[in-house]
Amino acid sequence: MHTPLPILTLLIAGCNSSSFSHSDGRRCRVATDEGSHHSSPPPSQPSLPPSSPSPLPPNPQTNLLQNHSFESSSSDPWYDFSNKSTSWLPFTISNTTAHTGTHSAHLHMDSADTTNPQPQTTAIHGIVQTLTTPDNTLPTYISGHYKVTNWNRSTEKQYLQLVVMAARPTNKPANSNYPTHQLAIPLAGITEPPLKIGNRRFAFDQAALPPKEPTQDTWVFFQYNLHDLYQKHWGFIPENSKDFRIFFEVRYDNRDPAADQQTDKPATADVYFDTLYLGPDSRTPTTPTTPTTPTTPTP
Ligand SMILES: [Ca+2]
Repeated sequence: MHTPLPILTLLIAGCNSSSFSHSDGRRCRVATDEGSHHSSPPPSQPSLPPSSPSPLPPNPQTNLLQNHSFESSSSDPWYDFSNKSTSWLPFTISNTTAHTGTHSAHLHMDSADTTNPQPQTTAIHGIVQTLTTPDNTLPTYISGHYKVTNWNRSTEKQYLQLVVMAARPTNKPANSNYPTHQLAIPLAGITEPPLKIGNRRFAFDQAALPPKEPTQDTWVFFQYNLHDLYQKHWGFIPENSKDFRIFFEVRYDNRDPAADQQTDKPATADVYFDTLYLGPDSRTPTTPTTPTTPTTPTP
């Protein structure tokens, strides 16, 4: 059916595609970046003595996401749709769990919560950011880290995903009447599209399906080449978009509350997102800078 894609999840082990990085942190030449780089010096430039390649640390200036480590004094400019949709729940900023710094975005799912009752059929816990890009073209890479705790599956369609939505690209296919084009990238919990939305395509890589159950209690790195995925699943790379909207979610769809109550299995999850990136650079996983659990000094 589908040709395997170089979707990258979890740790990067090598550089066997055009898209990613060596395990020692050196970046590969990225084919899709070549439009913004000149690989040959001008003819008049004197030749330079050979030198060892220097590591290329991720350049924070290229990150198009603001407050990408959730260290600002407020959650801005992240938002959710909890005040517009009964399916959406608000998020919080954690100051006890972080991948970098001391804060992360915290999505708390508990279908059995009686204090703050949650929708029983469809519940979406997410963070959203709307942004424009310098040339209004889709950035090449999206990456970040997530951590899952307290995961209890209640229903088949319970999962983590990220969504990239391009608004009003001028180069959309002639046969598309949609003003927005969404690409949903499943991170964990499902291995096939959970629902059908006309302007949403699910980027499943049959050769590297996301884990059916998420890895728990550790930070998991993810990175995707959005140009490759839009090209494969929509047939174009959005240009001249009015803006882009980025979602990171944990959710369930089409849950049967009656069946769930019978099995006494509420849907629960605490999902943290941190160290998020959207931009031209391929990145590598980094070690958490803060301990998961604060240590208590011994007297
Ligand atoms: Ca952080």
